[in-house]
Order: sequence, then structure tokens, then C-alpha cells
Amino acid sequence: MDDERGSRRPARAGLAGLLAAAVALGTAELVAAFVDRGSSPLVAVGAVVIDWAPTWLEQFAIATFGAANKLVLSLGVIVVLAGVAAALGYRAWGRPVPAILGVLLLGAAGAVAALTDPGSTWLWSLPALVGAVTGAAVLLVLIRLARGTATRHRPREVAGATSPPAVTTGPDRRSFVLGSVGAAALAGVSGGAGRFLSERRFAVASSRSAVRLPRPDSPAPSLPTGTRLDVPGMPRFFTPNGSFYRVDTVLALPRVPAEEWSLRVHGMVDRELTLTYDDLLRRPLIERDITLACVSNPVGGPYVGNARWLGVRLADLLREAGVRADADEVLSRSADGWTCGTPAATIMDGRDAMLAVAMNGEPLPLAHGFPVRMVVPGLYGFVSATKWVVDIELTRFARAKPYWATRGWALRAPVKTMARIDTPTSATDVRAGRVPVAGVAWAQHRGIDRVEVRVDGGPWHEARKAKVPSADTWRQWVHYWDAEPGEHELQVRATDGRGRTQTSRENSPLPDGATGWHTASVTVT
Ligand SMILES: Nc1nc2c(c(=O)[nH]1)N[C@H]1C(S)=C(S)[C@@H](COP(=O)(O)O)O[C@H]1N2
Ligand SMILES: [Mo]
Repeated sequence: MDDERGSRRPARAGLAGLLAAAVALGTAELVAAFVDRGSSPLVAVGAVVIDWAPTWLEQFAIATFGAANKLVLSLGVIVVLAGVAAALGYRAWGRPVPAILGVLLLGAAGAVAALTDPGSTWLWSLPALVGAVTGAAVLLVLIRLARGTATRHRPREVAGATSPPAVTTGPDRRSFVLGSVGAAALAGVSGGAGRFLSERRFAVASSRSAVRLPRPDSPAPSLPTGTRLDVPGMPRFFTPNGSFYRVDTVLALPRVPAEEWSLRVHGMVDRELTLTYDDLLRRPLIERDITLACVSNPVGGPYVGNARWLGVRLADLLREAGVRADADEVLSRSADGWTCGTPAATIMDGRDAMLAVAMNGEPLPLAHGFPVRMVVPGLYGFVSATKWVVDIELTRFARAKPYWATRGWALRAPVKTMARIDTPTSATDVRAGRVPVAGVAWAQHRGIDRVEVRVDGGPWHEARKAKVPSADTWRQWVHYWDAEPGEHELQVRATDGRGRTQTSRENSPLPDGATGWHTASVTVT
């Protein structure tokens, strides 16, 4: 009896070690799904092994296991880790601290392995580290439960069988068994979820690269010559996708493959519509240049960009659904549940409000709403530009408040007229003489009619304006200034196509967009 029990204790310790390792790997897979497939310790350690393996071994592995050699490699890593984990479990039985340090050391090794990838960032160390910490916690708990079972046995053995062991040892053993089952479940669920999510990520990337964009039935008006002013420091007329500002509430990007996407148009309509991605691409497509701005952008701030969008005219779609006369709100919802309310009248008033599928000639980037987003010229993004849109409901503003409106932001928010000085900035080296003061101005759908610059509160000078393809894009401007040495304050203001000059009153972005004139302080030498 004693021998049997004596050997059962370390067996439980070894099992605790194995389960802790399983949980560590499982949680690491889950974290890796949000970071990058390559940051998974299994993948990362495997990659290091491949790097270090002698050529003959690599050749042998490929020749013997063929395409499965990566799988065999992962299994190899798992087997070695299992051995080490069981040993650490035994070790933890007597004194947990060195074993816990061992677990953390393994985690650190996994993190270092991930960081050796040339494409890695510091985030790549997270899966192994998070895995190690959860693994260590699970090991501590299981060892405590196992030891609880064992130490409670001992007095009864010494005292002799005054009560039947089956009854007295039951609850203790049960808690270890329960703990083990819990750990196994945690490992399985986190690992499974991690694999599922990273596969989905892979699926959405390949879905995006498989998209063939049709030609627009109505191409973008060709750019007039003189859309771009040749001034160093001027932003490009089209903001490249990679540097386009990004604002949203999501932690992990929604990953919706185009094949799985559908859009439901419902609510106060005569006919409900459901569209697939293919349905959308088969409709007449328009291509337009539209500047998008965020309501959170401070005066002079970076949350504005201009792109060429390809998509389906929203008004056509809504007309097909038949919008009831008393519906004043188009409530759109994204795959992650974010909501946005757009005035139905704005979408129907003839402007190029669209369901966009492409941005600057490529399918929408994942971060900018793949596969489909809304774009409405003239409105801030939070009331118009739903990314990953999957649902459009016709309703009433009085009835349905979208996400930001329930958090203190405005219900309706047309873009405010704004001008920004992009050059010179306080960081620029300004030499006395003729200095271009330049930047962009925007008042989407109303257009920019005039831009004026003044120095040190002096008289306003009208800036030269670039040409624009439509009133929906930003407009570059430049004013040449005879700069004299000293500290100077440059200011800009714009006037929109309706003759309204932007107000000098300074206001914060909340609730419907910042106001005030952008000011740049520069030192001229
Ligand atoms: N699904 C979803 N769509 C969204 C948002 C969001 O949080 N979730 N943010 C909006 C806001 S506030 C802005 S300014 C624009 C920004 O679009 P971009 O990230 O493509 O520049 O997206 C809008 N669409
Ligand atoms: Mo925004």
C-alpha cells in the first residue's frame, strides 16, 4: 500500500507538470492568434531548430517525412517539452520555487526564439511569456491539490484504518482530478480557439488577395493638372493605404472573408435586401476621390486622409429597398457590433455615398474595413464610415442612438471647414528669405474656395490653391512668405464653397468636431 501510494504521488506531480505545459502552450497559441502566427512558441522554436539543424538532418527530415516534416518538428518540440515538463512537475513536488523558475525560463526561451524572427516586434515575445506565467500558475495549483491529497493520507495511514479510505480520501483526490480536468479543458479550449482564430486570419488574407476588382462603370473624374503643388513637406494628394490614419474601437481586427460576407438592408423599408460580396461586385460601380476625416482630429491634427474609393452607390441600394418616408436614420452595424447613424436624407441627396470595396486601387485593407465599408463625403467618419459593415437598418434617430451618440458625441456631424499648415513646422529649419507656407484644407462636399495666411496677427494674404477633381477632396495650398529672422506665428483659415469662413473660436473635438485656426510657431534664422 505504502509503495503504491509512494509511486502515485510523483505520478501526480508529473501529470501536473504535463498539464501545466499543455495550458502554457494553449494560452500561447491563443495570444499568438492576435499577434502573429510566427510568434507561437511552437512555430518559433521550430523555426530556430530549422535554423540550427545541420543540413543532413534537415534533408533527412524532408526526405523521410515529406510535407509533414513541419508537423513532425512540432511534435518533436512537444515531446521534448513534455519530458521537461514532467521533470519540472516532479521537481515542484518538493520545492516549487526552482520548478517555477524553470517554467519561466522556458517561457523566456520561447520569447527569445520568437524575437529572432527578422519580422518580429516586441509583441512577439508575449505568447511565450503569457503561456509561461499561466503554466506556472497552473503548476502551483495542481501541485498544491496533489500534495493536499497526499499529505492528508499520511496520518490516516499511521493511525491505521479507523475509517474506510474510500470515504476519507475521496474529496481530496476529487479536487486534484477536478483541477486536472479543468487544466486539460483550459489547454484544449485556449489552444483550439487560438488555432481557429489564426486559421481564420489566414483565410481572410487569402480571401482578400483572391479578390478581382471589376472596372468601375463610372470612373473617377480625371485629376486636373495642378492638383499637386510641388512643395517639400506637402502631404501626397492620395494618402497611401499604409499611412492612412486608422480610428476604430476594435482590439482584434474583425476577420470576415469576402465569401462569408453578406449585408442585410432592413427596418423601415418596403423590401428587405440581402447582398453577398459577389452581388455587390456585379452592380454598377463608381470610383471617387473622397477625403475622410475623424471628428477627434484636433486643429492641425493628423486624422484626415484622402483616397480613391471604388464601390456601389448607397442611394441606389436604398431606393431598391424602398425607404419609408418617416425613416430619417441609416443605422449601420459592423461585424464587431459597432453602430453608426447617418441621415438618410444625406445619403439620398445625390452625393457619392457608397459601400466601398476598394481603396486606392486595392481591396480594402483589413484595418480599413475589408471586405466592405461605408464612405459618405461631407460627414465625419463616426457618423458615416462604418468599416466591416454587415447590417443596414432604416430607422429613426429618436429611436436608435448609435455607439458614439450614447457616449456624449453628436448625433449629426457634418465635417467642419478646416485648414492645416503642413510646412513649416516648429521642427523645420527655417532660413530667412522666401519660404513656402503650405498645407491642405478641406470642407468635403462644400469645397474650399479660399485659403488665407497671416503672420504674427498681421493682414491676411490669399494663398494659391491647387486644382481639385471635386468638392469632396482636400485641397493643397501655398503662400510664399518673406521670412525675417526671429520668432514668428503663422496662421491659416479657409472659406468653404458656400462663402463661410471657418471660425476662430477654439473648441475641442467633443461633441461634433474641433474648431479654431491652425497656428504654427517657427523660428527663422
Ligand atoms: N466598425 C467600425 N467602423 C468605424 C469605426 C469603428 O470604430 N468601428 N470608427 C469610425 C471612425 S470614428 C472613423 S474616423 C473612420 C476611420 O476610418 P479609417 O480607420 O479607415 O481611417 O472609421 C469609422 N468606422
Ligand atoms: Mo472618427
